[in-house]
Amino acid sequence: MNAVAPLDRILADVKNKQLQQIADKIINNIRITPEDALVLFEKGTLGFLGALANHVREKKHGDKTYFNRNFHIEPTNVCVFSCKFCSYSRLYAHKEEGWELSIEQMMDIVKGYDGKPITEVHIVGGVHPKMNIHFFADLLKQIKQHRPDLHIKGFTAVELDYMFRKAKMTVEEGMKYLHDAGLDSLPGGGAEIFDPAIRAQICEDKVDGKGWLEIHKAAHMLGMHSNATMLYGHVESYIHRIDHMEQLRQTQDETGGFNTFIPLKFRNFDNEMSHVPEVSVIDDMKMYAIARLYMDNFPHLKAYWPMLGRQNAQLSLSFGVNDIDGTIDDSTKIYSMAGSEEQNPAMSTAELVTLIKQVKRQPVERDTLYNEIRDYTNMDIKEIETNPLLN
Ligand code: V47
Ligand code: SF4
Repeated sequence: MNAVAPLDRILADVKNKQLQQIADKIINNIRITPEDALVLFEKGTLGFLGALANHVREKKHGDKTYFNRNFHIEPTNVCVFSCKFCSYSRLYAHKEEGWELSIEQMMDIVKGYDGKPITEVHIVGGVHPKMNIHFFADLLKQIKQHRPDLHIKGFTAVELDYMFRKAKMTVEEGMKYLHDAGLDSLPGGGAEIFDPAIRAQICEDKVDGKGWLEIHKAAHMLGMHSNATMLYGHVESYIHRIDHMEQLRQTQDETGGFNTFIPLKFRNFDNEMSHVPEVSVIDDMKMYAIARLYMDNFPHLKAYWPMLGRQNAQLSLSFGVNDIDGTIDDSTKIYSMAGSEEQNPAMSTAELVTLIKQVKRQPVERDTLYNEIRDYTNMDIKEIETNPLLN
């Protein structure tokens, strides 16, 4: 069920010629331009954007809302980089305040899920100078040996760039090495905003936009899939957001390897950008809607609920979003430390299904590659809660 007014009613009321023309393009499956996107950001009302984005969402996915059952491993929060928006990392110089897990400790986390119907492990953390590519290849091999069917989605392009450079491997060599060790796909982190002037202000010392894209392209060339994020709502302008989306859209035209676009709202708690105010939920919903309209070659648009909060994640399902990540089940500290409402984000399958059903959408469990595992639409919540295979 859609929370915004029907498209035809909204369109009948649009007086602005530019907005009418953009709506016509979208309805007729014509790709919108960067200039169109700027008009949408500057002149599109929430109702207008929501109605159009929902039209596209329902054309692609109907009411289906995907989630998966995964857990996170964060090998370390020690990081050689110093992104100003990051509330999570402890600089290497202050590593006594951080944590670093051994392979044995990480395998204990994996083993803790033995017998549980989890399909994915998401591995992402800080960039620790002593955790090199061979350390991680060993981890990947041990996970695969223990649980061959578990999909390993791991390492942002920032972590990979550092690992490859340190090992003196080309991007292609490094990616193949990790893929052979068991890495199945890449998460979308580290993208932030590609524009060099913005990167210089918020994350000057890590891989640049070109390097980020090169790493994802190399993964796609090996047949691996990946996600892409965009950190929005800080010091960037609408033009920077559009440029970021445009670069991703062009890359996707070339490789087709991206699954999901994930706009990430900047949270300002306890970081070096705490003076930058957070944008409103209205801006968040507009961002999702424009992402859905612009990223026409990305099959999926994800709202990451631990960061957005559960109720806003529900709302986003009327603004183009068709995926709300997963049960997660771990302390996803990168957000809880940045001020998200969720201090220890975890939702049971029953809770996720309830959240989606409350807004009259269709909860569908997926694996990382969006193969459908189970449709929960006609399942009773009690049945889900009491079935050990579903929890
Ligand atoms: O790149 C860091 C972001 C990202 C803050 O691919 C912040 O399925 C907001 O990419 N406010 C890492 N955001 C997390 C990530 C991710 C998460 C969930 C799913 C997937 C996926 C990927 O977190 C970083 C950065 O953009 N981040 N600090 C902050 N203060
Ligand atoms: Fe390190 Fe990632 Fe934090 Fe940047 S965002 S400081 S790369 S953990």
